[in-house]
Amino acid sequence: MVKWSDKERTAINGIFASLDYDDIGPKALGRCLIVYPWTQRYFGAFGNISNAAAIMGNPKIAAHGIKVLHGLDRALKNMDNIKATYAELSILHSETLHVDPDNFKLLADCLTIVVAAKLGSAFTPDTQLAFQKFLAVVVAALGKQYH
Ligand code: HNI
Repeated sequence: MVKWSDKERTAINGIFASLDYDDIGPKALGRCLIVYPWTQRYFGAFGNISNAAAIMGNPKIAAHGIKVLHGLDRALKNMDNIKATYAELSILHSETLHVDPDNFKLLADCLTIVVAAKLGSAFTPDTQLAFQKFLAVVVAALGKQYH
């Protein structure tokens, strides 16, 4: 099981408490679709995603980005049991959505970049360490039910 120091818990909770989900969620998902265009294949039913401006202005992508961030709340509230917390969501992404699990890491990286840009100098190396550790555990848990 993953161990969290008090410092890491404080840093991770502090980041999420400071985030405006309605701003960060759309930016993170939009960036992922732009930087890694093959991730667009899962969002064919979301309307116009034909270029960067269309992606960033697409209300369905925005809504989904917010939904994904709220999905991270589940891990935040269950930090000592992230694997079990995401068992169902992992099965959904694997068996129903057929999302390649490599993409979880790509979205996590885009989220890190968007958060870093938002927090500026407050995104210290220690903060990054805690945040990326958290996302790595989430990514591993989401990939757990793939076989
Ligand atoms: Ni993901 C649906 C959370 C990564 C493609 N995803 C969800 C839902 C949550 C969620 C929550 C809603 C489930 C439900 O309706 O019960 N997704 C997360 C999280 C991550 C993630 C926490 C990683 C941090 N999802 C990804 C990635 C892709 C992805 C990387 C594709 C590149 N997800 C989807 C798609 C859906 C989805 C597609 C269904 C959308 C819809 O509404 O049809």
